[in-house]
Amino acid sequence: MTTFVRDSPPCQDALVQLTVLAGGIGAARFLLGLRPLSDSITVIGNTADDIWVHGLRICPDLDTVMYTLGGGISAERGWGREDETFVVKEELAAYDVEPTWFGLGDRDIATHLVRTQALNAGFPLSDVTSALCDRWQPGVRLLPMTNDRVETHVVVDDPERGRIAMHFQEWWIRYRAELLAHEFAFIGMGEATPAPGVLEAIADADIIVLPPSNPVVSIGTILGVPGIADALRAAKAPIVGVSPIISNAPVRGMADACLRAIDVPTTALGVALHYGARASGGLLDAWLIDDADADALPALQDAGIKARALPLYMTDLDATTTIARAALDI
Ligand code: FO1
Repeated sequence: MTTFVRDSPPCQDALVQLTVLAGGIGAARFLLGLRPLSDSITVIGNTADDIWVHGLRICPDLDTVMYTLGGGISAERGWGREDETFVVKEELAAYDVEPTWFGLGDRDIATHLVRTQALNAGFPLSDVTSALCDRWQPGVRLLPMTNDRVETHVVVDDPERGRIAMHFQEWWIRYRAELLAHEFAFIGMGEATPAPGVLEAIADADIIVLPPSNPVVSIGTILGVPGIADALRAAKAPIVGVSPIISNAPVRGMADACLRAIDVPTTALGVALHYGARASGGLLDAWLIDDADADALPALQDAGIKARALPLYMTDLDATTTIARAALDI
């Protein structure tokens, strides 16, 4: 394998093709640490969070990866744009136009307008995403998991309305995932097909990475697209995951509320066993856990999953790059 010596860290292995299944904020942050380690990274982004808002098609997880790697992300929020204002959102609220709970940023609207116009003109989401990335230059190839409409809806008991299904974003943003989720419904999943390039990126990868994203509504939804899980199982590349759970709690977000709904323990071990060991028909060859969860190492080994404990908090770029390097090395 030829390694070009470049001004960036000499550890860069130019020809290692990485394929990463990514959700939103955690995956985007992880990718910042992974990007220096290979100049051939394909990101398969979750699109089941996507939502129509005020006639605009919003793709939160694709945009979070694009903005984070493109340098436009709000560091404080982890989603949406830096230097953002919400004047249009306030004006819409003044007209009592719902949803008032959705944080629609003025700069962000430009992205949604470009995307919505292109989709309405008949361009597939994969082409639109590629065009948006021409501006942002994320330094990775960003593919939607599918060009078809798939939406995560959550079945909850609403105080006034009784048992209903609501869009994931309403549950996540308006209710902060505090309404008990009985189950998830992935609308359109059965009819979805992988977007162009997705199956090839899995087949051609030298290493496949599951970053610390929500196992249910981010990674789980990518795995739910017919054909993708089978392609992963058949891939020549080893599949390594990074636990999104440290000391029995999600590092960020509300993955515990999602895991509870599918009866998976909110532990580093529980999530690994949920993905399953490659040797027994699952997905994982290897799994990184935090030092705090090192007591899970024997059980992981017994399950046939190679595991290593190390600090997993992505406190800064160096820490994240160390974790990313450990993922490639294991
Ligand atoms: N998350 C919030 O907690 N509140 C919001 O108002 C909000 C708005 C929003 C707008 C665009 C976008 O791309 C993401 C947005 N997010 C918001 C984050 C989003 O709900 C989640 O990041 C993903 O859907 C889950 O990973």
